[in-house]
Amino acid sequence: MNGLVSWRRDGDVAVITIDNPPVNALSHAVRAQLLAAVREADADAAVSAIVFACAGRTFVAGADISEFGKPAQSPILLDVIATLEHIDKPLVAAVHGTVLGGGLELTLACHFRVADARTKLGLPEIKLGLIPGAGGTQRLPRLIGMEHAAPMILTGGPIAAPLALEVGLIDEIAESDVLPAAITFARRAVRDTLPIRRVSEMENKLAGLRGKPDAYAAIVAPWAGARLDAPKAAIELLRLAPTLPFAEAMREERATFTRLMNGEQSKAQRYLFFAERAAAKHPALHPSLHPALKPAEPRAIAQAAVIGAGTMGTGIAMCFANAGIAVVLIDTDATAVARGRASIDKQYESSVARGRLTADDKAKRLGLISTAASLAAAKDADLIVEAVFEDMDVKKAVFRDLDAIAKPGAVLATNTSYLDINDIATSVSRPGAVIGLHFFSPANVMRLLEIVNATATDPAILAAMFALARKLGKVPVIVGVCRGFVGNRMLQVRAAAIERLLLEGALPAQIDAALVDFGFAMGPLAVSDLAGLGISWRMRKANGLHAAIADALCEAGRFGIKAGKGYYRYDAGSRRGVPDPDVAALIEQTSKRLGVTRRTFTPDEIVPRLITPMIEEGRRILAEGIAHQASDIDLIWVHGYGWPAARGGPMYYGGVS
Ligand code: T1G
Repeated sequence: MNGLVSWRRDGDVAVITIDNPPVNALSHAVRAQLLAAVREADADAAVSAIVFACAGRTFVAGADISEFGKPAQSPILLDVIATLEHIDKPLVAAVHGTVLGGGLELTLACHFRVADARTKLGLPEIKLGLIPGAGGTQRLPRLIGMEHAAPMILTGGPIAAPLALEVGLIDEIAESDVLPAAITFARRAVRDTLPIRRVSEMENKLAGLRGKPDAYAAIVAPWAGARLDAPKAAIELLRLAPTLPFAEAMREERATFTRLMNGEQSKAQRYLFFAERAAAKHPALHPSLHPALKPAEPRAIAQAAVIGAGTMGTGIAMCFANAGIAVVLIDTDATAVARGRASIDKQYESSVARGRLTADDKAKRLGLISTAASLAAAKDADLIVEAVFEDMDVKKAVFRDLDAIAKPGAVLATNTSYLDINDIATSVSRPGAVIGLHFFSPANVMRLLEIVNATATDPAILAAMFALARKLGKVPVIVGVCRGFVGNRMLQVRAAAIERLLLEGALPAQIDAALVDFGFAMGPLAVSDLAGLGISWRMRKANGLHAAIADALCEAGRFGIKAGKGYYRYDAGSRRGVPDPDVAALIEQTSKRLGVTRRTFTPDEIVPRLITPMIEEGRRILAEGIAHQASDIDLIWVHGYGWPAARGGPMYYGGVS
């Protein structure tokens, strides 16, 4: 079959195997060879049933994203699936790994599905700015019901095999190897003449929605406010499942998929998908190796230690526990340790209450977190992350002490958000062990991890931290040492541009509204109030820097939500900011004091005033080698600062590649 698809007969069962490393993506060649194999097996009179399997680490993980945006090549996946559905012999999918997108849709063309116990199944197209384009919007609700199908399609999140079995997405979980189990299942289907169940013909799970638009609306209500094209389209397509004949709804799905694939939002989100993988190809990770040669397996981190039980330290400790890594949270202030432990417990309890975590998982994760009031507790750690007060002298003292305590080979990481890590490294006898791991608050939520590659950092430690970041579920980006590295350096540029705009006539609510309309979830000034204005104020004062309006707000005690006022006013108990005439007056007085003539601004003027300086700073960051490639900068802003993924990132938006 030309190598990517093969088939053999196991008695009267044909086994068709796809072997297209690394994830068995359904490229044009795979589709063509798969269709040929299916036709041959179906035509073979000695074949009574057909099993579909994949070689390697996973069943098909989707259509080949690298083909998107190019002319479709026949057979398209819809043609392959249509051919499968019309076969009269039992078709059984033997699945393992991550069965995603077109891979899951391929299994929905089969009559039965048998899964390995660790399999995850999902339709993540929404994360690419798409919708399932090979029947998923019409078959999945028919097989498992709208109440399970809609969340899978609208969140893009996978479900594990046990839940898949419970909702009817799969028919059996293999007790050991999935392929023999699937072959046995196929033989039983033949022997017992199990009815051929074509998913497209299943109507009973949608019956309850027919003629009841309110019932459907209630299911998709959590996503009704979606602003992006893909979720809005998915809601409209799912609505068709109980209301239109299958074939007619499929025509709508195909047209919608094509429209989205050719749209700007999906192009941006597909760019980010490949950007995340390109970040792993940083030259510092493969210093002398030919790119085709994989470096030695990075060392594993079995025990971590976090120094500093503040907001960042507790969040970082949770990252390790969430990944199954034992961690000791250390703070010489015993009350800080107790407060940190209580905060962690409260956050896990909140996740349990929201159904995002089982009580058992919470117990397991808490069991991985120990606490201590002495640095000596870090002596056995493979990795120590310092997250103490953002002051160079304080950090250097901690590193000096750690240098005397940490075991040989331990990684000494700092979570500093802008300080010079090369300077910190001068305080230890092992500068090669020093690296920056810049987490973003809340550390257990935000996916970005800036890995700061200091001058002396050992390349093996850099590779180990990059691999660890992936294990923590982070998006790692390697950056160089400069003030603020990449993200915060560009954030400072935007903050200066905001100050200038406020002085020249814009007001906080106008600036925030312009960026929310651009796609940010929150405006930058509302974010400042949430984070608190005091930290930046103290940093500016410590470094002799000034921001006239932000300084004036702090001098007036307007430190943000916790103070009940910042750029906005906050009613008691409310986290929703209200424009405050006192702030407008303070801004106008500051403009007058500085001799700046004020004028009104339109939203169309505000966005470029804030984003253009960021893009220019990004160009300088690239020219200095602080970031390796423009897409790295975009990953930082999307995963660390909430830049709307549907706009690709500041450098993508500015046409910088
Ligand atoms: N197409 C092309 N290449 C892909 C790919 C895909 N679907 N998935 C992964 N790769 C490449 C990736 O670029 C990398 O390449 C290598 O495989 C390893 O990936 C019709 C329209 C499966 C969970 O969205 O989520 O089907 O950098 O580093 O961490 O309705 O890859 O080595 O050269 O990510 O083990 C839907 C996307 C597509 C799944 C594995 N499917 N992939 O994670 O490895 S749209 C997806 C993933 C679709 C249908 C619609 C992950 C993974 P390189 P990796 P990993």
